[in-house]
Amino acid sequence: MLETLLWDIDGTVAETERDGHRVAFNRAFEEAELDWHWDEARYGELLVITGGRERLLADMVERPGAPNSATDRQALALRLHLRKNHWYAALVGEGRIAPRPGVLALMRDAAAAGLSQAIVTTTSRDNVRALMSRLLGPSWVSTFALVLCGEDTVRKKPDPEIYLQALSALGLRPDQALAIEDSAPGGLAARAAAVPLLLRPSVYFPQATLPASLGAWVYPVDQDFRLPELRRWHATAC
Ligand code: XBP
Ligand code: MG
Repeated sequence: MLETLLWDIDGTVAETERDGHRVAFNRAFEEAELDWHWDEARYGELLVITGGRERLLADMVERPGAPNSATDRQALALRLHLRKNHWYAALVGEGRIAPRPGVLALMRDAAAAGLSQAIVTTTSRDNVRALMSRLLGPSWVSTFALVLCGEDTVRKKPDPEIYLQALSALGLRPDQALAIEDSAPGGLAARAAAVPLLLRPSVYFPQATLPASLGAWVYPVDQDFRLPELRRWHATAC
């Protein structure tokens, strides 16, 4: 039986990547007087690397003008990533990141129906705090039984570590949960932990990029979620 919704953040709760993290990275580059810019297409390619700092390091390997030594690249990535997160919070604060259709309504419906909910994301805790307090208000954290972020794992998605950690902390079997994700890396992480999976494609992860082998329920991009429908699908998937 469905007991818990496990929410991804980036791309699932909101289109944070194209209009949030990407724009914030570019502001951080500019502020550091680096002649670097990630356009929408390049950022999409880089999303195969999960984790903003890791993404930056992967890009630096090929980027002329990036520091030569690995230690210097690490230090620069750390500095730029912190500034990126600062600018991301500023963009969120300006109201530039809207929730995706039906997300807040499903969070409310699930809470009213007595389901527990958790956040299971690769993004940094500061980014989750900025976005969710904007979308749900200052007591946002009370909506969730658990909030797991990028800092909480050694290996980021598509590794299942964060899902296994969530199941263990919540004392759940995988078939008592439903993961809500938008991307192949997120979906792979959930399925490797045997958690049933709803995938709603996002700007950077259209349906064609989502492997059918995941056995996910691919949800229409703009359709509101309906809790009874989610429960029915979950029951058939388990
Ligand atoms: C999200 C990510 C994150 C964000 C940026 O993946 O990969 O790195 O792009 O966040 P998912 P940070 O939606 O699968 O959790 O810069 O804080 O890492
Ligand atoms: Mg995602």
